[in-house]
Amino acid sequence: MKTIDELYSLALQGTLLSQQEIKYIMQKAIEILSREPNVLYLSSSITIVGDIHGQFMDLKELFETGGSIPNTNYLFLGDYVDRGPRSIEVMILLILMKIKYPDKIHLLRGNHESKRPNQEYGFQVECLVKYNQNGNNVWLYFSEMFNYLPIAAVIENKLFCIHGGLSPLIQNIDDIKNLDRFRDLPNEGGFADLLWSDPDPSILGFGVSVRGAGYLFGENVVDKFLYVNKLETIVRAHQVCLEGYNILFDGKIITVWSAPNYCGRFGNYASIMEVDEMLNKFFNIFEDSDRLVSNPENRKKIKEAMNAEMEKYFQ
Ligand SMILES: [Mn+2]
Repeated sequence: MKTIDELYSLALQGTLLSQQEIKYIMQKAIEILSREPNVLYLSSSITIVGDIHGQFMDLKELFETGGSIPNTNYLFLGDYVDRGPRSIEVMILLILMKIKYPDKIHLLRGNHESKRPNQEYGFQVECLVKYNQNGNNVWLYFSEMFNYLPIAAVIENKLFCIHGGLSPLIQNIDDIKNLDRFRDLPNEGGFADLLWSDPDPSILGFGVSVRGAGYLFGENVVDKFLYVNKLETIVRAHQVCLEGYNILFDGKIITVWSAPNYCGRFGNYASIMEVDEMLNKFFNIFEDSDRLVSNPENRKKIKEAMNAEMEKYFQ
């Protein structure tokens, strides 16, 4: 068996590991993740990362942009897999970083770290294609690890970080601490809502989401949550942003999106949000590793295609 350091240098190059190696590192990761609480309390400075969705070369670009681990502290907001072509390589690299530097990288759970989306949006198929008859077992090793990822993080008692948004069933942070997270993501309930919901400036209270899970929520919901929990800002991911990030409700909600040219067709920039010791926020923008996004011809074409397909690729 190779050492963790050997596996890590292979993972950095995007080399696939064997079925047994994946089983081994997922067990190691579960040991570490099972000791983490549902809600992480983290210090700044820290760099916050949104959706990745299997875009391995763009994840490498992200570390070029934001600095390597362990020199930079990272908080990832989930959605590592599905949609893109190299979810396995993305997840292997992030998990080996977690095993090597557990205090330097924190990985929250996204709505795609769950069996049902993986069966629909590509991760399970990727495992079957790349590992043949062992593919389903490989997928199940990842699936088991997903059940241990923490749900949320609070930075310096000011920034609340979550993949999706808020829930009518979650009034305060203690409600999140009381959730049983060591399970596949349910279809409904507070746990699901936190990972599926989206803010909506056009409504008050909670509304129905076209995603079929979670809710839409308005500014008054955000105000109440921030007030009750003595927080300043909600930082979340989950929705593609053309410029890589989006600021709503006078900065009370920030969306960070880290998959450039999402699905190879959105033409969007990506960003990571760098938070310094004083909680100043800086959006470090980057594009896809193929440099398609900044090419004006491509950008025009991609944007046209995107408008047509926005609904389809909403999640
Ligand atoms: Mn998502």
